[in-house]
Amino acid sequence: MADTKRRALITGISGQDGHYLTRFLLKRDYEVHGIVSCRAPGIGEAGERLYYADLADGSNLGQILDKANPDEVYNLAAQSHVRLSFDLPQYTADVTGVGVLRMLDAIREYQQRAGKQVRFYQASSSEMFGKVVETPQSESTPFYPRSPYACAKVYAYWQTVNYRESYDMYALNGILFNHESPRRGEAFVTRKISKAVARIKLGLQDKLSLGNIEAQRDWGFAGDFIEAMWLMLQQDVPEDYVVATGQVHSVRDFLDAAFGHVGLDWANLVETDVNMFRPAEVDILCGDATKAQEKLGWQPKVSFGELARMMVDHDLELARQES
Ligand code: NAP
Ligand code: G4F
Repeated sequence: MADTKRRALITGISGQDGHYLTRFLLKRDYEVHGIVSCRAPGIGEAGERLYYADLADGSNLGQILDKANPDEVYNLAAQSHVRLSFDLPQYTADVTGVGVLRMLDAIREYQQRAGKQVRFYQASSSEMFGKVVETPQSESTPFYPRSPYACAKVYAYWQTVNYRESYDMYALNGILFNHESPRRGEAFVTRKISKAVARIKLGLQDKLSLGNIEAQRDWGFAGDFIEAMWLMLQQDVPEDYVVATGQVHSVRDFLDAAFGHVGLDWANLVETDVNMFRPAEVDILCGDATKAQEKLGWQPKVSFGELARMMVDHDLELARQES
């Protein structure tokens, strides 16, 4: 009998979103293939459906597409840390920006070889709104990027639109606002806080050093947001969508929620590290996800408080193992 399973290829499968998206797609009976970078463990020995590639080097993307034979490609790979992008601007432009062009070109050629259409999702970011020109930000809000990372994402956004319009490709952008989880990288502020809360509570750490705690973000749960990625690719017509909760909180609010969950007052436990400040800051982001709600039927489920508690509980478990 012919194999009727839908096939997805995920770049950045080892990251936070790759983790949740893989599980989401497997539950829907997809055959999931993934690209991992050379920083992944077990170098050169990836499994049957895992491939080594780097978006800074497009040489083997075509071969990977031939092997994976995907119906859907989710491009999640990126140098995704905003602060780091100021230290590595050229690398970030290459991977997070031009890397997307490499993938789009590889898919365009693959489509001709394979005689089939691939649906392409680009992980665009609310950082593109940067120094915001209106609030809340929607699909029609102009971009004002404030970091090398955001500039690279703007480039990738427009290349995705350009390939859709020039070559009639099914390619779209999900403009996702910040989303977090117990799988969040430890260098991002929410996870940095939840990990420190757990370790301070168990006596493994004394202090937490942070940068600008007045910054405000529209924070949601990654497990909710990856569903929107999938829903976008199920539509007949490829369009770009904002995905956000519409609720804004400061880093200070996250400190209250996370330390409060374990009964600690953070006032004497948190210190300022000027090295964590960015040359240009994005002060506040707030998304308007009306289009995603109306056209995709998408809604966030996990609240800000639930998210903070979920992350602290997870890190308490890790800290207990550590101690
Ligand atoms: P993440 O945890 O940082 O994951 C990024 C992934 O990209 C990792 O698997 C990483 O693998 C891979 N990667 C990095 N450099 C690569 C390269 N040169 N070649 C191939 N793979 C490379 O990010 P995330 O939070 O899951 O986010 C997923 C995507 O959405 C990213 O593109 C991010 O910019 C974007 N985004 C995220 C958010 C958010 O709030 N999380 C919001 C908007 C947009 P290694 O670790 O092995 O290098
Ligand atoms: O957690 P952050 O590093 O996330 P940021 O910069 O908003 O970027 C994340 O979300 C974007 C979506 O808008 C993604 F595109 C991007 O890939 C990434 O996932 O910082 C959040 C805020 C910033 O204003 C930062 O200045 O927290 C502030 N902050 C304060 N102290 C800190 C720290 N950020 C980090 N990483 N570390 C600190 O010690």
